[in-house]
Amino acid sequence: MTTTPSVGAVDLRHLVGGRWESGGAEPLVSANPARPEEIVAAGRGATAADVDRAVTAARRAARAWARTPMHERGAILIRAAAAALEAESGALGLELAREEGKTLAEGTGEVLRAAQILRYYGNEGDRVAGEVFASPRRGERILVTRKPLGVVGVITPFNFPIAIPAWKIAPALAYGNTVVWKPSGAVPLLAARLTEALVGAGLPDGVLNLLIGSGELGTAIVNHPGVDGITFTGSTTIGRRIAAAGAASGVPVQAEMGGKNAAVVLADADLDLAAEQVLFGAFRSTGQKCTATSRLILQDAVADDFLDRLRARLDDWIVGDPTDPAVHMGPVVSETARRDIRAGIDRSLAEGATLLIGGREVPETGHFVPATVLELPSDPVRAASNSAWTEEFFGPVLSVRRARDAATAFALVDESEFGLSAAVFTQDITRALDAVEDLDVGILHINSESAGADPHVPFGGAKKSGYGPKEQGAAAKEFFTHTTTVYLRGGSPA
Ligand code: UN1
Repeated sequence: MTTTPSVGAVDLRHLVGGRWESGGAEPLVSANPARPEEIVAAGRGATAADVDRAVTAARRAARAWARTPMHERGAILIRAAAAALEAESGALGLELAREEGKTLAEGTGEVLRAAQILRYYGNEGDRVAGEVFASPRRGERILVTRKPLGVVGVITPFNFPIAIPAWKIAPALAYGNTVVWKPSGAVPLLAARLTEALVGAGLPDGVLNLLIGSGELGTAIVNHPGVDGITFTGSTTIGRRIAAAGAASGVPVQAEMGGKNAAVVLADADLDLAAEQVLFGAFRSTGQKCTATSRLILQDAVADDFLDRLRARLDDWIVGDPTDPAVHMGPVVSETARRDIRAGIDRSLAEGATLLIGGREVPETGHFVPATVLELPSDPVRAASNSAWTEEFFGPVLSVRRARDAATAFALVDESEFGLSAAVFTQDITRALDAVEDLDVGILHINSESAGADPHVPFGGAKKSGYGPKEQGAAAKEFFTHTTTVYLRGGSPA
């Protein structure tokens, strides 16, 4: 094992109206989930009064920012991508792995992904920004232009400490909004790093405000009358609460919530490819992705063969310190998460599941959970209500069911209130086309894992996985702008 370099804890600060400030609320400590005694960053949280000051600063900056040419706004995003994130991807990736617990390779990859997102939205000024319609009246044109919402509240989770903030903040800023951002208190250091990158690239004071702290800050942002839109990624419970608050106050909400994503392996699939991809989908990032594979549906004819191949791969799956390049899977983010996931596994077993893979040794210190595969009871009623089938554990846990044929397997995929993503492994184009028709999901992978997202295409779920417009690509502008329809005529008779 390589040892983590002993870096001193970074002093956490908040950014309000262009000034970095120490917080006045409770102590805030970000620890390494692989070595909880190692403090990555520390400081004090921001207060609800800081939210008010941040919203005021964002309001004050809003008009000038909205009037800044889109290309100038974009140039700042591109500079931040190049000068900070790409140039420092290794160092930032290491900080990310130490703070969140994903592997160094995943951490560095995530920093580069954030840079790619900043570059994508940095170039948004080059793309179509509005429409011109013919008018039924002489001498008139009808234009549809897009305008920013104003001040956007951004609330982000721990699991992608820099990529998810980038894919909310980059379009928010590119389309001319100003931002008040509350990241997860578990990953404040990477939030500070993204903010520093943007400020260092020339973002004017007040355009991006960063407040780190407890969930109360999020509530204060959601309830603040000066906020014009809220974008959130996180738990279904909180997402629904925010959506309800937004509906009550007439503020648009974009909420990206839970997933209970299924992978289907049909009898004609390439089983080695499928085993590799299911492994990645279920256990990369320690299963802490809303797009992770947490349900596996195997066609009877190949179920045992597939499970043997998955078991063989998991035999070589190394769990440990994520900064060690040999390690495949790090810890989960916190002791609470570890306890909750282990309790979920126990509940599923008590409800009749069988432990197929798991219970292997993991490091004793640190918040580790072994990669776990549970087979659910063959009785469909008991299987359908098993916790591992219905609840998002947000950890490295895969629940398995068997199906007679493709149609039965696809029906099982849809047996969920969520519909974020799904993966189908088959070489039969007819079955692949059936999956496109039948599966009620926002993202469908044919012969690749359920996780992953590209910046230029829509991201988001069907059913109860998402609320409001989708994220990324051209879809993002549906949330971050509103349209003004302009009836344009000359001032003298035609
Ligand atoms: C991915 O699958 O690479 O919270 C991204 C999440 C999602 C992002 C998934 N919003 O896990």
